[in-house]
Amino acid sequence: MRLFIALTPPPELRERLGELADVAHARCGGRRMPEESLHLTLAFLGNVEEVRAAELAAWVQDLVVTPGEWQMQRWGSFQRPGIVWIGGRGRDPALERLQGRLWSALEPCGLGTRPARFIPHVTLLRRAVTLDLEGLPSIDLAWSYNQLELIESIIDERGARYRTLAVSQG
Ligand code: 2AM
Repeated sequence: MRLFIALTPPPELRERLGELADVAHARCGGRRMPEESLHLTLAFLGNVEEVRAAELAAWVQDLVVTPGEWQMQRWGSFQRPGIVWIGGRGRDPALERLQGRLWSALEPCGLGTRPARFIPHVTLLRRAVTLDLEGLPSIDLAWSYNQLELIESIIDERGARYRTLAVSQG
């Protein structure tokens, strides 16, 4: 099972992010992320056996996340595979602590590999035709969080669908 751990936006923010995805899509083309799939990945685990996924789900259910607020103020892109995202202007110590805490537990268990860099972002488009972000509206959004989710990514001919397997304490 292809798994990752992520924050998922509250409904109002999800809607606002969806609107921004529409604006970005009109400007840059590509594939717009469905609103229900929008998230901020804290840890991408890759393929995990079912038995281990069940252990992981139990662990996630017992986690208590320190509440925080993440500020999103800028557009960004990743060249490959044409990702357009929104994220913070600078580093976010609280998110870095949360991400670090996850990897300190996951890595010794052989669950995925801590990435060299952590760039918190919400992917809005994939395979964008242009990554020229000039002219996109300015952003000033706040994301209040107190929970994270273990999510399965199911890939089929239509792309990726996500299924929540476990939610932390809230
Ligand atoms: P992305 O949005 O920047 O592509 C499910 O695929 C989630 O895990 C997405 O948020 C995706 O980030 C992230 N992801 C997929 N493959 C990854 C990898 N090899 N390393 C880090 N994150 C990855």
